Amino acid sequence: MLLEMIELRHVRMQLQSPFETSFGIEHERDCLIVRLEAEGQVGWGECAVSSFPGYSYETTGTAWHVLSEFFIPAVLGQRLSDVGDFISLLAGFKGHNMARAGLEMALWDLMGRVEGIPLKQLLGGSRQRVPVGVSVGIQPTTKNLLSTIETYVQAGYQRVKLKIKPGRDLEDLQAARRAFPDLKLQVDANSAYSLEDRDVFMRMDPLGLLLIEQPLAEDDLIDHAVLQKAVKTPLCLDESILSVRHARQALEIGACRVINIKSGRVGGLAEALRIHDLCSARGRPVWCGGMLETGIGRAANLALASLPGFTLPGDISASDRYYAEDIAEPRFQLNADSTIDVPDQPGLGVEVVPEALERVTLRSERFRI
Ligand code: NPQ
Ligand code: MG
Repeated sequence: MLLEMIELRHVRMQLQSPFETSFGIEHERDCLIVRLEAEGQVGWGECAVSSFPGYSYETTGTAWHVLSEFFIPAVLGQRLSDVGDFISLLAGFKGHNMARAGLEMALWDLMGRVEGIPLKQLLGGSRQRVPVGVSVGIQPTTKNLLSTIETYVQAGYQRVKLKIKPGRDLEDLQAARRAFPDLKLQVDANSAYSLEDRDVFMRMDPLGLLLIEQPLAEDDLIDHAVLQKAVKTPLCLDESILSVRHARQALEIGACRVINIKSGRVGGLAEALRIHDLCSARGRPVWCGGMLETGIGRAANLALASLPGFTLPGDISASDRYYAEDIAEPRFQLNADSTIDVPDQPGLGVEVVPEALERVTLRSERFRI
């Protein structure tokens, strides 16, 4: 199909509550929304970037630059028969995975709509609903943390991920475990520690965590392998894994036993599938991470998490976990069994609400042939 028009939008969504991680506090969520037009159909995508380079070097600014100067000119006016063609057209450009993945997502959506097939089916997913959990930011006090967890448990979440940072780790975790003895708990350090902190992680072993996510630097597989030997709890890598090659190398040296898959971080759903397949072949569990997505990216995450290798609950919460108002419909609701339904309509299976999108748009630009 001939890609006739590509629109970029920088949007800013108000978060229900501030989200604190080891790299900072976010009060609002900035990202880029991509709209593709071809064959009389529209496809939507979301670049999982943010306003601040704390999780990754990519921001709304870098993604806008790379998309408008390089990625969009490379694909606009081209005839693509599949996602493989898209990947080939961008193969000469290094990095900027979130920018790349947002454009690729719009193409997946478009292809699904043209063919009348849900994204889940295009990806090879099977489940109709997927197990999910909630990611809880660092709270002002331990008492706040316990009441926040309680609120989510009451809402039906059966798995809770706690963000940690040096000085806000073991005590919080021990208190959480005491208050919720049977809850599925895991932690995410967003690379805030070094190997000198190994005692902190060894002392987590008695807490029965599902996993410890990204304790050390993103470019340091070697020390993760050393740490994994020192702790019984499975380590899970997030920021470190930018490609299927990284995933293979991490598993081969024992840097982790679990991988968090985010399509944005790895440059698209196609690469996410490769990581899923690699891990399945090696008997390693994967789960779908989250980037505080709007309804667009959330729909893509649900489709991805419907694949059989996604055996741990995803960071795919209900829409109201993050946003009182979203840009796409229908909103995602949590089922009583801590699952969310995977969309079954063509493409992403959600409809963007033009007025809602307009209200959150800070800047937009259209690129034509
Ligand atoms: C993670 N997400 O797994 C990420 C990190 C993260 C749901 O814990 C703005 C943009 C704020 C991206 C906060 C979850 C963010 C962000 C956290 C990503 O590491
Ligand atoms: Mg993470």
